Amino acid sequence: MIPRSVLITGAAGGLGTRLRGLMRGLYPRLVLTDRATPKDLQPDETFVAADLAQLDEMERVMAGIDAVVHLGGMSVENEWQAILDANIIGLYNAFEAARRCGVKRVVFASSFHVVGYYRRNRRFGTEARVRPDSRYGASKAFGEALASLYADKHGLRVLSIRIGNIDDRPVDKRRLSGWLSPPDFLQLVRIGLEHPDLHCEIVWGVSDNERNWWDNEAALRLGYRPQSNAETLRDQALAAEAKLPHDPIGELFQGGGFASREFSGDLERM
Ligand code: 15L
Repeated sequence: MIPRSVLITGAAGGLGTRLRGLMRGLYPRLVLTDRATPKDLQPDETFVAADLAQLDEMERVMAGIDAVVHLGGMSVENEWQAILDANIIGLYNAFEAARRCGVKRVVFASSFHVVGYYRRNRRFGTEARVRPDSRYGASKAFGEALASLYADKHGLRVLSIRIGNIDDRPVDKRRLSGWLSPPDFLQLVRIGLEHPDLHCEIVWGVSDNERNWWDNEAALRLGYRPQSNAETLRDQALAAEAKLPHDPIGELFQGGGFASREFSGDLERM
């Protein structure tokens, strides 16, 4: 069940750079891809340049690959064209190339911004309906739907991780709820790459935080045992929060600034 060859897309990005370090030596072959070569590429790392927007390039890079960790694409809100190219068309290319190349598993970096318009006093599981707070969040919901399609129709094994915020520490009050420490992230990625019974699951990418908004039953069932708790780093997070500009809309919703950006909705109805 342990994949021999693993591909990381988006390997030159912030998250990709972090994950490359964490996954070093874990699998017999680790291949990295992105449009641009990672600046800190090491001599013993294998990198193949490819553009997510080009299906043939994705097929070339996935030949001989057992499992993909898909981090590629836009990682924050942007104009529609950029989201469309990277997170809709690019995502489709990643799944379709995986199918054509006989890849067995995909770990998809989804985001909690698929539910960013829930209020901060709500606690729920992955079965709650999506309430994206941005075009970016909606594109991640599309990704989760595509993951489900490729699992059911083509037998791919897929884990979608709704990542909160991966950093060395929670950087503000919102992240005291949604923080995911790098070692806990690695645990979830490894579940996606190795769990023998995985078909298609959505889990919350969140550590064992006291202020957690989400019920991570699915992840726990798959063996996730988070080791970090944002509360142990609370003082610095709250000190940083005190310096942030007041965001009356963002502070109501789990998505924070993603929810307040361009907001012209009706708060009473929400
Ligand atoms: C995300 O989904 C982003 O990828 C990341 O860059 C952070 O902005 C994070 O959400 C967050 O909102 O904390």
